Amino acid sequence: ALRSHKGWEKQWDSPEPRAAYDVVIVGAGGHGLATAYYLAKEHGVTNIAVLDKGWLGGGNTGRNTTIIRSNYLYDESAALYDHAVKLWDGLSQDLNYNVMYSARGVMMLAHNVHDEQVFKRHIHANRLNGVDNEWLSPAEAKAYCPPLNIASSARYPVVGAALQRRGGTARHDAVAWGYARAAAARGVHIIQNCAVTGIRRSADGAVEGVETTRGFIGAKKVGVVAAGNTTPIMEMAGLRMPLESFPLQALVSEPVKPVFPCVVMSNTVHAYISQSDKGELVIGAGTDQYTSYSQTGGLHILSHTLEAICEMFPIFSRMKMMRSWGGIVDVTPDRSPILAKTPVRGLYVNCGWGTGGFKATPGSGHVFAHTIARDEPHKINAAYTLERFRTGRLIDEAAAAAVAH
Ligand code: FAD
Ligand code: PYC
Repeated sequence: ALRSHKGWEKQWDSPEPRAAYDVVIVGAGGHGLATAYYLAKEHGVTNIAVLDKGWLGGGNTGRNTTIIRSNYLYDESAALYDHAVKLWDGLSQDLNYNVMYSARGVMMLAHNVHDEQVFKRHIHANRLNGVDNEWLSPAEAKAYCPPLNIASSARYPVVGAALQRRGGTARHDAVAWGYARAAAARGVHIIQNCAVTGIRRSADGAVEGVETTRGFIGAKKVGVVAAGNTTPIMEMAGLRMPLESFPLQALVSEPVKPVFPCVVMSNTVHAYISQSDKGELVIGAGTDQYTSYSQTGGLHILSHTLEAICEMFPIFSRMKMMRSWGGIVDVTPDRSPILAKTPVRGLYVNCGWGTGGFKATPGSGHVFAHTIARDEPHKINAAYTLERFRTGRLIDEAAAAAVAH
């Protein structure tokens, strides 16, 4: 069938790298590409290269389960994640690219008293921050998502659920492609198959550029946006990061007709599920327990997740799974990201999104572009510093991360 696919318009150029740029972004995932796009669009900086060791969108951006929500606990988080949700709303129009954002609602299941107390605390905190979130009884949860098993005899009984109606999903590849096309149209160079192997610093310690598999590329400013690979890249500049990198796995089923109207997450049993527009059930697990850079993971994690899915949604017990994969997520001690300047002049870092950065892509790129262009944080990312792990001003979102670590 693919033989008939001819005459596709080129979406972006693949230029030879220049000798030097004003800004080099390391990592052509959603966050790196969004950063370049907003640097060009909002700050007039267009002499930018976005470098990737592989193909653009081939990291966690192309591997995630696309859940979007902003129901985090703390004020700093509500500001950052809701900034992103607001940008998602108009993103297809802004990029002139259909990112298939669908606010179909994200429902988080409570299975015990502890879950119920935690979710209700989040609901109250969210509402105080103007973020929608509401408590549903088991019957209301089933009305919202009919395949859900709410029988009191269920192995994982549902005692209620927290619903964010503005939450939902978007098409992950389209997000990367949309930002790439829009950034390239404003003059940004996207250079794939170009791994960064070193960060060169001048005698006074400032950044001078990056060593790559395609030679040295000079840069006044370097933004590292490399998710699970942040630690080795920052080591190239002599910085030790408060990060651990773990595999996180997901899988999809054979496609079926529309059967699942929303997103459902259960942190307690390590499973979450939605249905893509192609009809596949998109299912994800908790992280593997060991650190690794292998982009694969243990089969027992997926088996456990599928057992949980079948307990909560018995209707799916005979579905066939088509494929599974893993990504490497960069986890901070407080499960919140780092979006900041670094002690090295001209070096900026956007990382630590762990299991939950897809939802933040537009907001993250937007405030990181501001940080690089102005050499100071936007007020929304002012708290997301590296120093907080020394001073203790943490933003502890372990519960809202909603994926078992
Ligand atoms: P990436 O997309 O990983 O981009 C980083 C890029 O850096 C990569 O393309 C990589 O090739 C490149 N790179 C690395 N090293 C180098 C180097 N030396 N030189 C040049 N380039 C380099 N988040 C949610 O909000 N909702 C979800 O439902 C969700 N589900 C997930 C499910 C799974 C299975 C996984 C793995 C993650 C999930 N996440 C989710 C997390 C989310 O995917 C990430 O937080 C987010 O996509 C990170 O985007 P990024 O652009 O920072 O990183
Ligand atoms: O952050 O919502 C999330 C998420 C869901 C699955 C993985 N991460």
